[in-house]
Amino acid sequence: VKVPAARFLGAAATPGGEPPARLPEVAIAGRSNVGKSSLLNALLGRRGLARTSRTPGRTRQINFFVVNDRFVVVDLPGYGFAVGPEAERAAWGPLVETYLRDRATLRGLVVLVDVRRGPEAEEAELLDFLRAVRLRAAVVATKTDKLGRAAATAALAAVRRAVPPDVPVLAFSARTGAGRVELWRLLESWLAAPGRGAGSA
Ligand SMILES: Nc1nc2c(ncn2[C@@H]2O[C@H](COP(=O)(O)OP(=O)(O)OP(=O)(O)O)[C@@H](O)[C@H]2O)c(=O)[nH]1
Ligand SMILES: [Mg+2]
Repeated sequence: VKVPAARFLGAAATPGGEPPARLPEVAIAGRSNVGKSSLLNALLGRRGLARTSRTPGRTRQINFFVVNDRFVVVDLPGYGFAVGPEAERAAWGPLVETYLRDRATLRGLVVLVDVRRGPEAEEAELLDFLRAVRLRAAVVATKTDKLGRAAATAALAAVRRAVPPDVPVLAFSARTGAGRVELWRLLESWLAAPGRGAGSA
């Protein structure tokens, strides 16, 4: 996929603060510091578009980016961070759950996990929630560059076994760009598919 034009569309810090839902949308979720913003930058080929940091829990709002005036990609705030004001931590659930449940144009959610860590209780809960709200999901195992080839293959197989069989699992590295083509292919298929509630079940 060629990405000639990606730009920041807007942000939501509270439910209802999202920019108007016009174009088909895909979103990226995952625990704090897993590499959501880095994945977005790697996908869009724009180093500084989504903010990244070494300090966990830095992206505290939902950030929307429009690509080629054709679709929207969304950087969600991370969960599982142990630092920061209590009020901000408490706000995560309502903000993200409301978005995932109600966003009419949302076609699917990428759940990012560290390949070395795999899915844990939060990811299992999130996948259950996505099923309940009828949203497509994929698990993307990132930071594969941190492992050697054999270890990465084994770790990816472990992630595959830990995820429900109907949920796609892909490998990714923001550092090397590995997995970028496969992820784009998946996202394009989501963007071309009907939204929730469209047509018959
Ligand atoms: N080696 C390696 N490092 C990565 C990769 N992806 C992200 N990182 C590093 O991991 C750290 C966190 O990355 P972010 O993209 O800011 O993570 P995030 O999920 O957006 O974090 P929050 O917004 O705080 O939830 C940064 O230091 C990145 O450079 C990767 O694929 N490989
Ligand atoms: Mg981030």
